[in-house]
Amino acid sequence: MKIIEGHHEIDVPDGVPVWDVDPYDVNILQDPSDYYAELRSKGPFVFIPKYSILACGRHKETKEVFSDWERFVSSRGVGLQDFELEEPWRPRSIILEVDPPDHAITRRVLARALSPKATADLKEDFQIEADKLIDELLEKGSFEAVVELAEEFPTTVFPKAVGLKENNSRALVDYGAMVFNALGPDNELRRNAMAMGPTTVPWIVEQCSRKNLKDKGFGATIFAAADAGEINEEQAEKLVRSLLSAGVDTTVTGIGSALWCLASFPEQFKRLKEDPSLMRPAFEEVLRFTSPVHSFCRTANGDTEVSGVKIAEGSKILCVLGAANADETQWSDPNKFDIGRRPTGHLAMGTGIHGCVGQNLARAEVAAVLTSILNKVDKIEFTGEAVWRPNNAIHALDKLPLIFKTA
Ligand code: OVM
Repeated sequence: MKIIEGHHEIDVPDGVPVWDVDPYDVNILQDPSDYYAELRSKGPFVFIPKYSILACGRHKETKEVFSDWERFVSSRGVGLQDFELEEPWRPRSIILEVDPPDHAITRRVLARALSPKATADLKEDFQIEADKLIDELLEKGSFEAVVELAEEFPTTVFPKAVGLKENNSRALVDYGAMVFNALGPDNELRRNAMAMGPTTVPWIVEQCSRKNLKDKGFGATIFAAADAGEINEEQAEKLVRSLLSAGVDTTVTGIGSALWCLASFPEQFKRLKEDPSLMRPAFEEVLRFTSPVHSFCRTANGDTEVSGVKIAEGSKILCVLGAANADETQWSDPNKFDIGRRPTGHLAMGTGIHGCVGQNLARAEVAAVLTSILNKVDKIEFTGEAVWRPNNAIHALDKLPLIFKTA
């Protein structure tokens, strides 16, 4: 049997169209909407020969594959590589890259650390930080919103919330880029990200140990679970690593994309200012409309069938969340950004047992930034062209030149 990108080569299942596309092509990663539409139009699944994978982008199948952890496991990796065949680049995540029953134990600990109560306690602090930052940017005039706001805010409040004694924003952002690019093929994006390993990984690993964490914060809650015998010390360190892996790039992207949406659709910003109670649905719409995590894989752990398509054991399935979130059978006028639509059922934060465990925190961060903007800013305008940054799993902005104006 041939191995391709770390997984078994598979046969084209009966009735599945072959599509000679590279989902990791830089042009697609930067501007994916045509690819999303074509993927959905071809059927429930396509076969992509370049990587010998199946891909799905209709809401129905993407949701089914993503949530059925018994048939479509995460323990064989959520990128192209099959961990049953090849060792991953880092010791595997004990929450993301694991199945029940092991998953339940670590999930319970992280869910506790990131509970609605734990994140609500941070609200005041987040608001103070957001107000300070937005005041500075108003004063400044034109600014580059990726670095000066979307990265600045999470890399200020998140390490504090975890309880890191030392902060290194660069390492946090770079490690996120490594973790997410690692899910793709051995392309230039992945290789460039991996080249940051020597300057990034040792610092990250070091911050995960008990001695480098304060006695308050998400880290402390995780180590308390170790003290209680729920997990061991090494597992606690790994769960802190999960926070640092998944907590930065994602929220940076969420904030950046929210700003991009509000700058791109001024009438929607106006509507939000007039009715701040729309803030939460507005952010859900940002998630649906921009899909910060554009795709994750699952692996068929046995021969199975979805929507009449026979799927063989070992098949890697690229679940294109961004495509599912624009499925016209699920939402009317999906390519319209509409903060009033209340897009329940979007897959931007996944679904099922692996659904984003940090989502309360992510929403709290965005709420602080948006609240501040709604209170202080009357107009958000571009001062240059927005540029998207290709990444094998994340759809994020690279450059976002903006100006905040008051009336
Ligand atoms: C982890 C993790 C969790 C969610 C996403 C992610 C690929 C990593 O546990 O390390 O990014």
